[in-house]
Amino acid sequence: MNDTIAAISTSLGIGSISIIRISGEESLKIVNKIFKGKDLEKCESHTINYGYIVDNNEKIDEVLVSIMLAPKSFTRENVVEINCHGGIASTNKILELLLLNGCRLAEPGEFSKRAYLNGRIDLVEAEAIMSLIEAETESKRKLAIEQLSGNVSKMIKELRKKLADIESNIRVNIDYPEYEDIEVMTINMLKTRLKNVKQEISKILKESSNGSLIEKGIKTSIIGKPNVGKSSLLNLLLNKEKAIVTSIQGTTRDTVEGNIIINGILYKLIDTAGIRKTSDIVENIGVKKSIELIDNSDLILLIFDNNLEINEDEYKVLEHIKNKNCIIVINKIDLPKKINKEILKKYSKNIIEISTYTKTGIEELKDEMLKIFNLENIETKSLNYLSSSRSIAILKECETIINDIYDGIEKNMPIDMIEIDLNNLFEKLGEITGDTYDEELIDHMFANFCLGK
Ligand SMILES: Nc1nc2c(ncn2[C@@H]2O[C@H](COP(=O)(O)OP(=O)(O)OP(=O)(O)O)[C@@H](O)[C@H]2O)c(=O)[nH]1
Ligand SMILES: [Mg+2]
Repeated sequence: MNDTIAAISTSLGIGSISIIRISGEESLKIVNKIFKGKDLEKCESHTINYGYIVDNNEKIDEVLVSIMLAPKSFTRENVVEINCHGGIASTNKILELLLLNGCRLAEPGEFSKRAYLNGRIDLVEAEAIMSLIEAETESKRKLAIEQLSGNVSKMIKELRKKLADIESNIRVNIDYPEYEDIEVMTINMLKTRLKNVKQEISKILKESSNGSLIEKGIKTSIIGKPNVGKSSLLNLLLNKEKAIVTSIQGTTRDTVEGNIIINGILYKLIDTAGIRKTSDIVENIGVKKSIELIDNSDLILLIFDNNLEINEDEYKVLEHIKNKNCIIVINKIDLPKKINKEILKKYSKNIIEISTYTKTGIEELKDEMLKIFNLENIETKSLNYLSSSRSIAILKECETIINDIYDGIEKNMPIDMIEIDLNNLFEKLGEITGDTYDEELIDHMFANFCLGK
Protein backbone atom coordinates (compact mmCIF):
# COMPACT_ATOMS: atom_id res chain seq x y z
CA MET A 1 0.00 0.00 0.00
CA ASN A 2 3.04 2.25 -0.05
CA ASP A 3 2.99 2.98 -3.74
CA THR A 4 1.30 6.01 -5.22
CA ILE A 5 -1.76 5.28 -7.31
CA ALA A 6 -3.53 7.22 -10.04
CA ALA A 7 -6.80 6.89 -11.96
CA ILE A 8 -9.27 8.93 -13.93
CA SER A 9 -12.14 9.56 -11.51
CA THR A 10 -14.65 11.07 -13.91
CA SER A 11 -16.34 8.95 -16.55
CA LEU A 12 -14.41 8.74 -19.77
CA GLY A 13 -15.93 10.66 -22.61
CA ILE A 14 -16.16 14.22 -23.79
CA GLY A 15 -17.03 16.63 -20.99
CA SER A 16 -15.86 20.06 -20.00
CA ILE A 17 -13.70 18.78 -17.15
CA SER A 18 -12.07 15.50 -16.15
CA ILE A 19 -10.51 14.70 -12.82
CA ILE A 20 -7.47 12.53 -12.37
CA ARG A 21 -6.87 11.48 -8.84
CA ILE A 22 -3.54 10.53 -7.28
CA SER A 23 -3.01 9.14 -3.80
CA GLY A 24 0.11 8.13 -1.89
CA GLU A 25 3.21 9.46 -0.27
CA GLU A 26 4.86 10.50 -3.52
CA SER A 27 1.86 12.12 -5.14
CA LEU A 28 3.10 15.72 -4.89
CA LYS A 29 6.57 14.77 -6.02
CA ILE A 30 5.29 12.91 -9.06
CA VAL A 31 2.81 15.57 -10.15
CA ASN A 32 5.53 18.21 -9.71
CA LYS A 33 7.56 16.46 -12.40
CA ILE A 34 4.90 17.14 -15.03
CA PHE A 35 3.45 20.39 -13.68
CA LYS A 36 4.43 23.88 -14.67
CA GLY A 37 3.28 26.39 -12.07
CA LYS A 38 4.07 26.69 -8.35
CA ASP A 39 6.25 24.11 -6.62
CA LEU A 40 3.45 21.84 -5.35
CA GLU A 41 5.59 20.41 -2.58
CA LYS A 42 5.75 23.88 -1.05
CA CYS A 43 2.03 24.60 -1.41
CA GLU A 44 -0.27 24.41 1.57
CA SER A 45 -2.83 21.68 2.00
CA HIS A 46 -6.32 22.28 0.65
CA THR A 47 -5.27 24.73 -2.02
CA ILE A 48 -6.08 24.81 -5.72
CA ASN A 49 -3.18 25.70 -7.97
CA TYR A 50 -3.24 26.91 -11.55
CA GLY A 51 -0.72 25.77 -14.17
CA TYR A 52 0.05 23.47 -17.07
CA ILE A 53 0.76 19.79 -17.43
CA VAL A 54 3.87 19.50 -19.58
CA ASP A 55 5.74 16.72 -21.28
CA ASN A 56 9.32 17.83 -21.87
CA ASN A 57 8.27 21.47 -22.11
CA GLU A 58 5.43 20.62 -24.47
CA LYS A 59 2.16 21.95 -23.04
CA ILE A 60 -0.35 19.11 -22.71
CA ASP A 61 -3.24 20.88 -20.98
CA GLU A 62 -4.12 23.87 -18.81
CA VAL A 63 -5.12 22.54 -15.39
CA LEU A 64 -6.12 23.23 -11.79
CA VAL A 65 -4.38 21.05 -9.23
CA SER A 66 -5.95 20.47 -5.81
CA ILE A 67 -3.78 19.37 -2.92
CA MET A 68 -5.06 17.53 0.15
CA LEU A 69 -2.31 16.46 2.45
CA ALA A 70 -2.43 13.45 4.77
CA PRO A 71 -4.28 12.82 6.96
CA LYS A 72 -6.97 15.27 5.92
CA SER A 73 -7.93 13.56 2.70
CA PHE A 74 -10.30 10.83 1.53
CA THR A 75 -7.60 8.15 1.70
CA ARG A 76 -5.76 9.77 4.62
CA GLU A 77 -2.74 9.84 2.28
CA ASN A 78 -1.41 12.76 0.23
CA VAL A 79 -4.04 13.25 -2.45
CA VAL A 80 -3.68 15.36 -5.56
CA GLU A 81 -6.50 15.92 -8.00
CA ILE A 82 -5.85 17.30 -11.45
CA ASN A 83 -8.79 19.07 -13.08
CA CYS A 84 -8.06 19.07 -16.79
CA HIS A 85 -10.10 19.69 -19.91
CA GLY A 86 -12.42 16.79 -20.42
CA GLY A 87 -11.23 15.52 -23.74
CA ILE A 88 -10.37 11.84 -23.99
CA ALA A 89 -6.91 12.53 -25.47
CA SER A 90 -5.78 15.06 -22.86
CA THR A 91 -7.12 13.03 -19.93
CA ASN A 92 -5.46 9.86 -21.11
CA LYS A 93 -2.21 11.65 -21.88
CA ILE A 94 -2.00 13.09 -18.35
CA LEU A 95 -2.69 9.68 -16.82
CA GLU A 96 -0.01 8.18 -19.04
CA LEU A 97 2.51 10.81 -17.91
CA LEU A 98 1.69 10.09 -14.27
CA LEU A 99 2.28 6.39 -14.83
CA LEU A 100 5.57 7.08 -16.60
CA ASN A 101 6.70 9.22 -13.69
CA GLY A 102 6.15 6.74 -10.88
CA CYS A 103 2.44 6.22 -10.27
CA ARG A 104 0.77 2.86 -10.51
CA LEU A 105 -2.66 2.56 -12.13
CA ALA A 106 -5.19 2.16 -9.32
CA GLU A 107 -7.30 -0.95 -9.20
CA PRO A 108 -11.08 -0.53 -9.13
CA GLY A 109 -12.11 0.75 -5.70
CA GLU A 110 -8.54 1.15 -4.52
CA PHE A 111 -8.98 4.71 -3.26
CA SER A 112 -11.95 3.60 -1.15
CA LYS A 113 -10.05 0.53 -0.02
CA ARG A 114 -7.21 2.73 1.21
CA ALA A 115 -9.74 5.00 2.93
CA TYR A 116 -11.03 1.91 4.71
CA LEU A 117 -7.63 0.42 5.57
CA ASN A 118 -6.49 3.79 6.91
CA GLY A 119 -9.58 4.05 9.12
CA ARG A 120 -11.21 6.94 7.28
CA ILE A 121 -14.41 4.98 6.50
CA ASP A 122 -15.75 1.59 7.58
CA LEU A 123 -17.16 -1.08 5.30
CA VAL A 124 -20.76 0.03 5.74
CA GLU A 125 -19.76 3.52 4.65
CA ALA A 126 -17.74 2.15 1.73
CA GLU A 127 -20.79 0.26 0.54
CA ALA A 128 -22.85 3.41 0.95
CA ILE A 129 -20.49 5.26 -1.39
CA MET A 130 -21.17 2.63 -4.02
CA SER A 131 -24.93 2.86 -3.49
CA LEU A 132 -24.75 6.63 -3.75
CA ILE A 133 -22.91 6.44 -7.05
CA GLU A 134 -25.41 3.91 -8.36
CA ALA A 135 -28.58 5.64 -7.05
CA GLU A 136 -30.96 6.63 -9.84
CA THR A 137 -33.91 7.72 -7.72
CA GLU A 138 -34.28 10.28 -4.97
CA SER A 139 -35.27 7.68 -2.36
CA LYS A 140 -32.21 5.53 -3.12
CA ARG A 141 -29.98 8.57 -2.87
CA LYS A 142 -31.47 9.39 0.50
CA LEU A 143 -30.91 5.89 1.81
CA ALA A 144 -27.31 5.87 0.65
CA ILE A 145 -26.45 9.21 2.19
CA GLU A 146 -28.06 8.16 5.49
CA GLN A 147 -25.85 5.12 5.51
CA LEU A 148 -22.81 7.16 4.56
CA SER A 149 -23.42 9.54 7.41
CA GLY A 150 -22.54 6.64 9.68
CA ASN A 151 -25.79 6.08 11.59
CA VAL A 152 -25.95 2.33 11.10
CA SER A 153 -22.24 1.98 11.72
CA LYS A 154 -22.71 3.77 15.01
CA MET A 155 -25.56 1.47 15.98
CA ILE A 156 -23.50 -1.61 15.18
CA LYS A 157 -20.56 -0.27 17.14
CA GLU A 158 -22.79 0.45 20.11
CA LEU A 159 -24.21 -3.06 19.94
CA ARG A 160 -20.69 -4.43 20.02
CA LYS A 161 -19.89 -2.29 23.01
CA LYS A 162 -22.96 -3.61 24.84
CA LEU A 163 -21.88 -7.16 24.09
CA ALA A 164 -18.34 -6.48 25.24
CA ASP A 165 -19.69 -5.11 28.52
CA ILE A 166 -21.86 -8.17 29.11
CA GLU A 167 -19.01 -10.45 28.22
CA SER A 168 -16.50 -8.77 30.46
CA ASN A 169 -18.98 -8.79 33.32
CA ILE A 170 -19.40 -12.55 32.93
CA ARG A 171 -15.64 -13.06 32.65
CA VAL A 172 -14.97 -11.16 35.86
CA ASN A 173 -17.67 -13.20 37.64
CA ILE A 174 -16.00 -16.41 36.48
CA ASP A 175 -12.38 -15.43 37.05
CA TYR A 176 -12.74 -13.43 40.24
CA PRO A 177 -15.73 -14.81 42.15
CA GLU A 178 -14.30 -13.28 45.31
CA TYR A 179 -14.81 -9.67 44.07
CA GLU A 180 -17.91 -8.64 45.84
CA ASP A 181 -18.18 -5.15 44.43
CA ILE A 182 -18.63 -6.48 40.88
CA GLU A 183 -22.24 -7.11 39.96
CA VAL A 184 -23.01 -10.80 39.54
CA MET A 185 -24.62 -11.39 36.15
CA THR A 186 -27.76 -13.33 36.87
CA ILE A 187 -29.59 -15.20 34.15
CA ASN A 188 -32.43 -12.69 34.27
CA MET A 189 -30.04 -9.78 33.88
CA LEU A 190 -28.36 -11.49 30.98
CA LYS A 191 -31.70 -12.07 29.31
CA THR A 192 -32.77 -8.46 29.71
CA ARG A 193 -29.54 -7.09 28.35
CA LEU A 194 -29.51 -9.49 25.42
CA LYS A 195 -33.13 -8.75 24.64
CA ASN A 196 -32.17 -5.20 23.94
CA VAL A 197 -29.39 -6.26 21.55
CA LYS A 198 -31.77 -8.66 19.83
CA GLN A 199 -34.43 -5.99 19.33
CA GLU A 200 -31.96 -3.65 17.75
CA ILE A 201 -30.67 -6.29 15.36
CA SER A 202 -34.25 -7.08 14.32
CA LYS A 203 -34.97 -3.39 13.82
CA ILE A 204 -31.99 -2.89 11.51
CA LEU A 205 -32.94 -6.03 9.60
CA LYS A 206 -36.51 -4.85 9.16
CA GLU A 207 -35.46 -1.44 7.92
CA SER A 208 -32.89 -3.02 5.64
CA SER A 209 -35.52 -5.17 4.03
CA ASN A 210 -37.60 -2.05 3.45
CA GLY A 211 -34.50 -0.42 2.03
CA SER A 212 -33.95 -3.19 -0.45
CA LEU A 213 -37.61 -2.91 -1.48
CA ILE A 214 -36.94 0.73 -2.22
CA GLU A 215 -34.00 -0.23 -4.37
CA LYS A 216 -35.82 -2.88 -6.37
CA GLY A 217 -39.33 -1.47 -6.39
CA ILE A 218 -42.28 -3.01 -4.55
CA LYS A 219 -43.96 -5.86 -6.43
CA THR A 220 -47.66 -5.23 -5.88
CA SER A 221 -50.28 -7.74 -7.06
CA ILE A 222 -53.91 -6.76 -7.41
CA ILE A 223 -56.05 -9.82 -6.78
CA GLY A 224 -59.71 -10.59 -6.21
CA LYS A 225 -62.64 -12.39 -7.77
CA PRO A 226 -63.85 -11.41 -11.28
CA ASN A 227 -65.52 -8.07 -11.80
CA VAL A 228 -64.57 -6.53 -8.43
CA GLY A 229 -62.74 -3.72 -10.24
CA LYS A 230 -59.09 -4.81 -10.24
CA SER A 231 -58.40 -3.46 -13.71
CA SER A 232 -60.33 -0.29 -12.94
CA LEU A 233 -58.08 0.27 -9.94
CA LEU A 234 -54.92 -0.39 -11.94
CA ASN A 235 -56.01 2.14 -14.55
CA LEU A 236 -56.86 4.70 -11.92
CA LEU A 237 -53.53 4.31 -10.14
CA LEU A 238 -51.63 4.47 -13.42
CA ASN A 239 -53.79 7.32 -14.64
CA LYS A 240 -54.27 5.66 -17.99
CA GLU A 241 -56.43 3.00 -19.61
CA LYS A 242 -53.84 0.27 -19.59
CA ALA A 243 -56.12 -2.68 -18.77
CA ILE A 244 -59.46 -3.37 -20.41
CA VAL A 245 -62.47 -2.85 -18.16
CA THR A 246 -65.88 -4.38 -18.95
CA SER A 247 -68.86 -5.59 -16.99
CA ILE A 248 -68.21 -9.11 -18.26
CA GLN A 249 -66.58 -11.43 -15.75
CA GLY A 250 -63.14 -12.61 -16.78
CA THR A 251 -62.18 -9.59 -18.85
CA THR A 252 -58.56 -9.70 -17.83
CA ARG A 253 -57.03 -12.83 -19.24
CA ASP A 254 -53.34 -12.29 -18.88
CA THR A 255 -51.60 -10.18 -16.27
CA VAL A 256 -51.26 -6.49 -17.04
CA GLU A 257 -48.40 -4.54 -15.50
CA GLY A 258 -47.55 -0.93 -14.88
CA ASN A 259 -45.34 1.15 -12.59
CA ILE A 260 -46.25 4.04 -10.35
CA ILE A 261 -44.20 6.14 -8.00
CA ILE A 262 -45.74 7.13 -4.68
CA ASN A 263 -43.69 9.55 -2.65
CA GLY A 264 -40.53 8.62 -4.55
CA ILE A 265 -41.09 4.88 -4.06
CA LEU A 266 -41.53 2.62 -7.06
CA TYR A 267 -44.49 0.20 -7.02
CA LYS A 268 -44.60 -2.41 -9.76
CA LEU A 269 -48.32 -3.09 -10.14
CA ILE A 270 -49.64 -6.35 -11.54
CA ASP A 271 -53.32 -6.73 -12.44
CA THR A 272 -54.41 -10.35 -12.50
CA ALA A 273 -57.27 -12.39 -13.84
CA GLY A 274 -60.14 -12.90 -11.40
CA ILE A 275 -60.09 -15.77 -8.92
CA ARG A 276 -62.75 -18.40 -9.45
CA LYS A 277 -63.21 -22.10 -9.88
CA THR A 278 -62.80 -22.64 -13.53
CA SER A 279 -62.43 -25.13 -16.27
CA ASP A 280 -61.03 -22.45 -18.54
CA ILE A 281 -57.48 -22.12 -17.28
CA VAL A 282 -56.65 -19.27 -19.63
CA GLU A 283 -59.38 -16.93 -18.51
CA ASN A 284 -59.23 -17.16 -14.78
CA ILE A 285 -56.93 -18.10 -12.01
CA GLY A 286 -57.80 -20.44 -9.25
CA VAL A 287 -57.37 -20.02 -5.53
CA LYS A 288 -54.09 -21.92 -5.66
CA LYS A 289 -52.55 -19.51 -8.15
CA SER A 290 -53.70 -16.53 -6.08
CA ILE A 291 -51.98 -17.96 -3.04
CA GLU A 292 -48.81 -18.37 -5.07
CA LEU A 293 -49.08 -14.73 -6.07
CA ILE A 294 -49.52 -13.72 -2.44
CA ASP A 295 -46.34 -15.56 -1.57
CA ASN A 296 -44.36 -14.05 -4.44
CA SER A 297 -45.36 -10.43 -4.03
CA ASP A 298 -44.07 -7.76 -1.70
CA LEU A 299 -47.55 -6.27 -1.38
CA ILE A 300 -51.06 -7.55 -2.10
CA LEU A 301 -54.07 -5.41 -2.83
CA LEU A 302 -56.92 -7.83 -2.18
CA ILE A 303 -60.04 -6.35 -3.76
CA PHE A 304 -63.63 -7.01 -2.65
CA ASP A 305 -66.92 -5.80 -4.08
CA ASN A 306 -68.88 -3.71 -1.56
CA ASN A 307 -72.09 -4.79 -3.27
CA LEU A 308 -71.51 -8.54 -2.86
CA GLU A 309 -71.14 -10.95 0.02
CA ILE A 310 -67.83 -12.70 0.61
CA ASN A 311 -67.73 -16.00 -1.26
CA GLU A 312 -66.07 -19.31 -0.50
CA ASP A 313 -62.98 -18.68 -2.69
CA GLU A 314 -62.45 -15.31 -1.06
CA TYR A 315 -62.48 -16.93 2.39
CA LYS A 316 -59.80 -19.38 1.26
CA VAL A 317 -57.59 -16.55 0.03
CA LEU A 318 -58.19 -14.53 3.21
CA GLU A 319 -56.76 -17.42 5.22
CA HIS A 320 -53.43 -16.82 3.49
CA ILE A 321 -52.91 -13.13 4.03
CA LYS A 322 -52.03 -13.30 7.72
CA ASN A 323 -48.47 -12.08 8.31
CA LYS A 324 -48.32 -10.81 4.73
CA ASN A 325 -48.19 -7.25 3.53
CA CYS A 326 -51.78 -7.06 2.40
CA ILE A 327 -54.28 -4.25 2.09
CA ILE A 328 -57.93 -5.23 1.82
CA VAL A 329 -59.60 -2.87 -0.61
CA ILE A 330 -63.39 -2.69 -0.62
CA ASN A 331 -64.35 -1.27 -4.01
CA LYS A 332 -67.68 0.04 -5.35
CA ILE A 333 -68.67 1.93 -2.19
CA ASP A 334 -70.90 4.02 -4.44
CA LEU A 335 -73.20 0.97 -4.53
CA PRO A 336 -75.31 -0.33 -1.62
CA LYS A 337 -73.34 -2.18 1.04
CA LYS A 338 -73.75 -5.94 1.13
CA ILE A 339 -70.32 -6.99 2.31
CA ASN A 340 -69.72 -7.66 6.01
CA LYS A 341 -66.74 -5.46 6.90
CA GLU A 342 -66.62 -6.81 10.46
CA ILE A 343 -65.64 -10.23 9.10
CA LEU A 344 -62.83 -8.72 7.01
CA LYS A 345 -61.49 -6.95 10.08
CA LYS A 346 -60.70 -10.34 11.56
CA TYR A 347 -58.23 -10.96 8.75
CA SER A 348 -56.50 -7.61 8.41
CA LYS A 349 -56.33 -4.26 10.09
CA ASN A 350 -55.48 -2.58 6.80
CA ILE A 351 -58.85 -2.03 5.17
CA ILE A 352 -59.50 0.80 2.75
CA GLU A 353 -62.83 1.63 1.14
CA ILE A 354 -62.79 3.04 -2.36
CA SER A 355 -64.80 3.57 -5.47
CA THR A 356 -62.92 3.64 -8.74
CA TYR A 357 -66.15 4.98 -10.22
CA THR A 358 -66.34 8.14 -8.11
CA LYS A 359 -62.57 8.08 -7.48
CA THR A 360 -63.06 8.08 -3.71
CA GLY A 361 -60.47 6.70 -1.28
CA ILE A 362 -57.55 6.53 -3.72
CA GLU A 363 -55.32 8.90 -1.76
CA GLU A 364 -56.05 6.92 1.43
CA LEU A 365 -55.07 3.76 -0.39
CA LYS A 366 -51.77 5.30 -1.54
CA ASP A 367 -51.07 6.45 2.03
CA GLU A 368 -51.71 2.94 3.28
CA MET A 369 -49.37 1.52 0.61
CA LEU A 370 -46.60 3.66 2.11
CA LYS A 371 -47.54 3.10 5.76
CA ILE A 372 -47.50 -0.66 5.51
CA PHE A 373 -43.75 -0.46 4.83
CA ASN A 374 -43.17 2.36 7.25
CA LEU A 375 -42.28 4.58 4.31
CA GLU A 376 -44.53 7.57 4.89
CA ASN A 377 -42.62 10.81 5.45
CA ILE A 378 -39.51 9.06 4.19
CA GLU A 379 -37.97 12.46 3.39
CA THR A 380 -37.65 13.25 7.07
CA LYS A 381 -37.19 9.79 8.52
CA SER A 382 -33.84 8.35 9.37
CA LEU A 383 -33.75 4.77 8.19
CA ASN A 384 -31.08 2.59 9.67
CA TYR A 385 -30.54 0.68 6.53
CA LEU A 386 -27.84 -1.68 5.33
CA SER A 387 -27.67 -1.73 1.58
CA SER A 388 -25.46 -4.66 0.74
CA SER A 389 -26.60 -8.25 0.72
CA ARG A 390 -23.25 -8.99 2.38
CA SER A 391 -24.06 -7.02 5.53
CA ILE A 392 -27.68 -8.16 5.61
CA ALA A 393 -26.56 -11.80 5.43
CA ILE A 394 -24.13 -11.24 8.32
CA LEU A 395 -26.81 -9.54 10.39
CA LYS A 396 -29.13 -12.49 9.80
CA GLU A 397 -26.39 -14.80 11.07
CA CYS A 398 -26.13 -12.58 14.14
CA GLU A 399 -29.86 -12.99 14.68
CA THR A 400 -29.45 -16.77 14.57
CA ILE A 401 -26.55 -16.67 17.03
CA ILE A 402 -28.51 -14.56 19.48
CA ASN A 403 -31.50 -16.92 19.20
CA ASP A 404 -29.13 -19.81 19.97
CA ILE A 405 -27.83 -17.96 23.01
CA TYR A 406 -31.41 -17.52 24.20
CA ASP A 407 -32.04 -21.22 23.72
CA GLY A 408 -28.84 -21.98 25.61
CA ILE A 409 -29.96 -19.87 28.54
CA GLU A 410 -33.33 -21.65 28.63
CA LYS A 411 -31.57 -25.00 28.64
CA ASN A 412 -29.28 -23.96 31.51
CA MET A 413 -26.17 -24.04 29.40
CA PRO A 414 -23.06 -23.27 31.49
CA ILE A 415 -22.20 -19.59 31.56
CA ASP A 416 -18.75 -20.04 30.03
CA MET A 417 -20.35 -21.67 26.98
CA ILE A 418 -22.68 -18.72 26.66
CA GLU A 419 -19.68 -16.46 26.88
CA ILE A 420 -18.15 -18.18 23.83
CA ASP A 421 -21.33 -17.59 21.83
CA LEU A 422 -21.38 -13.97 22.94
CA ASN A 423 -17.87 -13.61 21.67
CA ASN A 424 -18.83 -15.13 18.31
CA LEU A 425 -21.64 -12.65 18.07
CA PHE A 426 -19.27 -9.80 18.87
CA GLU A 427 -16.86 -10.89 16.12
CA LYS A 428 -19.64 -11.43 13.60
CA LEU A 429 -21.07 -7.96 14.12
CA GLY A 430 -17.59 -6.57 13.57
CA GLU A 431 -17.54 -8.08 10.09
CA ILE A 432 -20.31 -5.73 9.02
CA THR A 433 -18.34 -2.59 9.70
CA GLY A 434 -15.05 -4.28 8.91
CA ASP A 435 -13.67 -4.09 12.44
CA THR A 436 -12.98 -7.77 12.08
CA TYR A 437 -12.36 -8.84 8.54
CA ASP A 438 -11.15 -11.39 6.10
CA GLU A 439 -8.57 -9.99 3.69
CA GLU A 440 -9.77 -11.95 0.69
CA LEU A 441 -13.29 -10.76 1.22
CA ILE A 442 -12.17 -7.14 1.44
CA ASP A 443 -10.27 -7.44 -1.85
CA HIS A 444 -13.28 -8.96 -3.48
CA MET A 445 -15.60 -6.31 -2.18
CA PHE A 446 -13.61 -3.33 -3.34
CA ALA A 447 -12.92 -4.92 -6.71
CA ASN A 448 -16.61 -4.39 -7.49
CA PHE A 449 -16.20 -0.65 -7.12
CA CYS A 450 -15.77 1.60 -10.09
CA LEU A 451 -12.38 2.72 -11.25
CA GLY A 452 -11.12 5.93 -9.71
CA LYS A 453 -13.26 5.63 -6.59
N1 LIG B 1 -70.37 1.05 -9.49
C1 LIG B 1 -69.08 0.79 -9.63
N2 LIG B 1 -68.67 0.00 -10.62
C2 LIG B 1 -67.35 -0.27 -10.73
C3 LIG B 1 -66.39 0.28 -9.86
N3 LIG B 1 -65.17 -0.16 -10.21
C4 LIG B 1 -65.35 -0.94 -11.30
N4 LIG B 1 -66.66 -1.03 -11.62
C5 LIG B 1 -67.27 -1.76 -12.73
O1 LIG B 1 -67.09 -3.15 -12.48
C6 LIG B 1 -66.91 -3.86 -13.72
C7 LIG B 1 -65.65 -4.70 -13.66
O2 LIG B 1 -64.51 -3.87 -13.58
P1 LIG B 1 -63.05 -4.41 -13.91
O3 LIG B 1 -62.14 -3.35 -13.51
O4 LIG B 1 -62.99 -4.91 -15.30
O5 LIG B 1 -63.00 -5.61 -12.92
P2 LIG B 1 -61.88 -6.75 -12.81
O6 LIG B 1 -61.78 -7.09 -11.37
O7 LIG B 1 -60.65 -6.33 -13.48
O8 LIG B 1 -62.58 -7.95 -13.58
P3 LIG B 1 -61.90 -9.22 -14.32
O9 LIG B 1 -60.76 -8.71 -15.12
O10 LIG B 1 -63.01 -9.76 -15.10
O11 LIG B 1 -61.46 -10.16 -13.24
C8 LIG B 1 -66.89 -2.79 -14.80
O12 LIG B 1 -68.17 -2.71 -15.40
C9 LIG B 1 -66.60 -1.51 -14.06
O13 LIG B 1 -67.10 -0.39 -14.69
C10 LIG B 1 -66.89 1.14 -8.81
O14 LIG B 1 -66.15 1.67 -7.97
N5 LIG B 1 -68.23 1.33 -8.74
MG1 LIG C 1 -59.62 -7.11 -15.00
